[in-house]
Amino acid sequence: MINGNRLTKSAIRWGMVGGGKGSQIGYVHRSAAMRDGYFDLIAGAFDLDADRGRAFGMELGLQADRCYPDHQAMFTAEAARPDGIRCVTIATPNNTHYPITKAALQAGIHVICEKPLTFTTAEALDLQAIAKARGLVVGVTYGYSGHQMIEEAARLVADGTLGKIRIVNLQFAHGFHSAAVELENPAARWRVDPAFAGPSYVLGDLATHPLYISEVICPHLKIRRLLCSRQSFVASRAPLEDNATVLMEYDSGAVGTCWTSAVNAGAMHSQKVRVVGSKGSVEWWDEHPNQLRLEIQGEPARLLDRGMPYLHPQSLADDRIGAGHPEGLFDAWANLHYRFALAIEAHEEGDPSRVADLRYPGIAAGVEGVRWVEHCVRSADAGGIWVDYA
Ligand code: INS
Repeated sequence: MINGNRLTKSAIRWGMVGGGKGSQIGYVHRSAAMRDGYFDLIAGAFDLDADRGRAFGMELGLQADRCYPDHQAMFTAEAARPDGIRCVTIATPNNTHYPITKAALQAGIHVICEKPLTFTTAEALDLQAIAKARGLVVGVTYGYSGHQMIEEAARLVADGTLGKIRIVNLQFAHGFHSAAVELENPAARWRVDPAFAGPSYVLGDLATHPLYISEVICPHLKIRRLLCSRQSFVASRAPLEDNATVLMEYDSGAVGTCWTSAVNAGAMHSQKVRVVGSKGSVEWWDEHPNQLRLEIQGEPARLLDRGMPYLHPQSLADDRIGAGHPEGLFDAWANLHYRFALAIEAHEEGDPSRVADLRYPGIAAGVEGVRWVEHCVRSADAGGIWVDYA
């Protein structure tokens, strides 16, 4: 159970790039990182507008001289200080993730980055090589994966309760962008512009979340080939898709589907992961994240609840408030952040092996998300053909 005590020796001196005034996600990053005292925000380049960024940082209580006009100024100045930042979070549009992450790693700073990590697999592998060579951690904020019932689903697969896994059914299909809201909404605008978003919209922005969750629940499944069809129902978004369907075949003989959409009119989030085995199935839905549906063939369906003693001990480890009280996205993100902090400390102490079993979305998960999107786009743009996964 988590009760506010910190498992690391010290709070990590921490900075942010982006996430300033008007950001959709900056506040979630700060809430998660600082919730249990693992990270201490002392520097930032919060905004492309330097004055607005400084004003924002000072409102957060930062010193004026540690509110920087841009990320490079921050990395250079902080790397030269004995009390400089040890880690930086990058919460900027997608097109900047690669260069900013690379610059941070080259300055010897650990990174927590928004997804998708980069535009191309080659770029993601480049970051992975630099991080490895320098002994640095790169965490990727697949935030939903911090929900405790994901752990329970993974345990039920691992202990054979579901039998042999046959089908993986993924979905993240909301309706918020059923019309061209980007004309009015800046947070939506960059997401549908290839210059900022990269080669995809919903595949990278939404589908990579349930994809990573499926990797956590079924780590043994490796994609063999996939086929993708993508559409731009709001035509001005082309070539970026606002709807896509993916078929996957895994090495083991299992199959998967993924439906992702921003035009699922009327739907809220509709992020669901269903894993079907030869004996039973589990299903998790992000709109009811405290529950996991367990269906064993021939038995009544069960709704497992977060925090209950019948869960696996590892699924209870992140319980913050006891069963019956709902936990939410902020808690899930905070669960990832204490793992990022443990990983950073282990790397700084030259002992990364002690976090080898710690489950968190690191650089490999970041690479995998980018690789998956790249294959989906290649398949869709060739007319919806099977492409081998490599
Ligand atoms: C979605 C959702 C996801 C986030 C996406 C956003 O609306 O909030 O969690 O990763 O970037 O477009």
